[in-house]
Amino acid sequence: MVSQASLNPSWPRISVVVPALNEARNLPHVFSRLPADVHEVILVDGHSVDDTIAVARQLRPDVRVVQQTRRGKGNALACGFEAATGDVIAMVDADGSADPVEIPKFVDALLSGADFAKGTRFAPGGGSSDITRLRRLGNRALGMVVNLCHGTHYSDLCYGFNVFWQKYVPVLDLDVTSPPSPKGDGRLWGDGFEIETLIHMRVAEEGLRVAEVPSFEHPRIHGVSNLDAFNDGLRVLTTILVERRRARRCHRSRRRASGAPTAAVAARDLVHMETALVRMLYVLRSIEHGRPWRYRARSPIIRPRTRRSHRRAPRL
Ligand SMILES: Nc1nc2c(ncn2[C@@H]2O[C@H](COP(=O)(O)OP(=O)(O)OP(=O)(O)O)[C@@H](O)[C@H]2O)c(=O)[nH]1
Ligand SMILES: [Mg+2]
Repeated sequence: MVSQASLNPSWPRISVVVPALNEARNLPHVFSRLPADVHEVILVDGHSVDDTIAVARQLRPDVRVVQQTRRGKGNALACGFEAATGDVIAMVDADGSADPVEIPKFVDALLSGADFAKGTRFAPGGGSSDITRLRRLGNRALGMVVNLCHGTHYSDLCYGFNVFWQKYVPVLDLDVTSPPSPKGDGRLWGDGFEIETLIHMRVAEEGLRVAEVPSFEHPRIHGVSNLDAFNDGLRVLTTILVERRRARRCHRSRRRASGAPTAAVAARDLVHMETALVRMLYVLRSIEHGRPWRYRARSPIIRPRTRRSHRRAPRL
């Protein structure tokens, strides 16, 4: 395989961060697809109970194994970013769904001036043979909300294949040191599958230049997904609201620091966001009840649930 670095002297050192939870059977495929000249491969283990670490070390004796500090994919990625020493970081799932052969395409986007190369399955040249109808719908609805709030044009909010300059890790402001939450399953906000949304919102908030790169998502090869479309979708929704508040706080403190008067939040922004949320909740509620999910373009009416539905939940 011809190394990109030998063809292009400005080719950056690439740290590949691979979050892995019981992925021993998928690692041989994923590692075999890595470009020849990556600077380092960081496997962030989620306390796997299979041979994930042993297989990784056998396949690549130079692999760096990092143990995550809490639970969840988001925390794993944060720990991997913290450990990375390359010029750029590539986020690559360990289940075979992201193809590391695509990494140079993302790096080209960075070398052409982007700060953050964001994978998208929904641009010409991209695609997915994995995503379900519900996930596609939820992803689109959540993406619309983020685009409305931030003036972004993201075509794929919840896709995990992204590559960015390592110098922007501080911009993401991810917490790797706090202890697990005493409540629930120990995950803090950002520790779960909402991580991609959180990253994209913070990147937009900081005004980084984002280039969308078409990418193809394959089905996981072995094992089962750790994602729960409904619960993780709700976590994403909550993250959008929490991040929105965080962005407003940052704006206010920046204005205060620059001496400008602190204006009230633009009412139009709020109205937009609330309308989008109401529409999305209506769609999700209709899906949960197995009804057609058409909604009215204006004034969607949402009545409180009066009795529990006894229908079987659809397969998500
Ligand atoms: N270290 C670590 N990795 C995780 C954790 N949860 C998921 N992962 C990894 O994150 C990647 C994506 O997780 P998946 O379970 O495939 O979820 P997904 O790709 O969003 O969903 P599917 O499209 O259904 O595969 C995989 O490489 C997982 O092994 C975790 O808690 N810790
Ligand atoms: Mg997957």
